[in-house]
Parts: sequence; structure tokens; C-alpha cells
Amino acid sequence: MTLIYLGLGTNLGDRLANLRAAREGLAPAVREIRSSPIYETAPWGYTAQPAFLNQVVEAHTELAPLELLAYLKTLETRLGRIPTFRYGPRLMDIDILLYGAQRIDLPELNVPHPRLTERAFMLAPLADLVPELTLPGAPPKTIRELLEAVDRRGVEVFHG
Ligand code: GSY
Repeated sequence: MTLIYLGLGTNLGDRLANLRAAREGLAPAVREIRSSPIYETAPWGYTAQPAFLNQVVEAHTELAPLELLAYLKTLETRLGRIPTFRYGPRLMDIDILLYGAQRIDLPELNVPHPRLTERAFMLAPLADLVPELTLPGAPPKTIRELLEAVDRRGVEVFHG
């Protein structure tokens, strides 16, 4: 059983409903333990698109990393995601931020998520769950410290 952290992001359609459907759709192979507050965040990368809702889920799984990746891609498709372009709008994106204390460097999958340390929209909800965690294979900075080091403008708790 491995403890994992997943980053959810959505900026199309009913964003709150998309997050709920994604969390509910994680079962049975991924079992949610708890989830962070929801944040409304300015789009990163390609800015001419609607704001995102982002949330991080802490969960357990017995899936191996690549099995987990395939499982989450299937869930994204089931939820209605249609491929657009890199950094483009999306109904649901589910990223593997952390997989236990493992560092994974494969062509298909890099964990910790390679852009985690740059992105306040991932770090802020992750810091709500595990502020003192440090990343495997990286300098010993906590998630809280990493969050303090990035630009947090445009990343706000969403109150609906
Ligand atoms: O990598 C996740 C998809 N994504 C997001 C996102 O989830 N939130 C924000 N704020 N910007 C994003 N750009 C991309 S791509």
C-alpha cells in the first residue's frame, strides 16, 4: 500500500462538479483519505483561458506507478476530457505529485511531478495537507518552504 498525493485541476464546464466526480471516480483502486481545500487559480503556461479550480487528494493505492498513471488517464477520459494542446484548457487533469517516498524517472512518468516546485497552484493545496513533507531526491526543503519561495499571486482559496 502506498501513500500518494494527486493534483486535480479543471477549468471547463462545472468545475466544482468535475472535482467531485474525479474524487468519487478514484475508487476502487485509489482510496481517498482526505483532500485539501479547493483553490481558484490563474492559468499557468497559456494564460488566455478560464481560471482553474485546483485541489490535492491524499490517497492509498496498491497500483504500481505506471498502472496508477494508466488508471488516472482512463478516469480523465471517462470524466469527459478531450485532448487539446499543451497547457490548454481541460475538463480534468489528474497529476501524480508524489508516490510514497519514491523518485521515478521514466519517459512516461516523473515523480515528484517535475514542475511541482514552481507551481503555487499545486504547492498551496499540498501544503495544507503536508506542510512539513520534503520531496524525495531533492534539497531538504519542506513543502511550506517551497510554497514561500514561489509567486502565489492568483492562487486563492475558493469559497464557491
Ligand atoms: O497541470 C495541470 C493543468 N494546468 C493548470 C492547473 O491545474 N492550474 C492552473 N492554474 N494552471 C494550469 N495550467 C495547466 S496546464
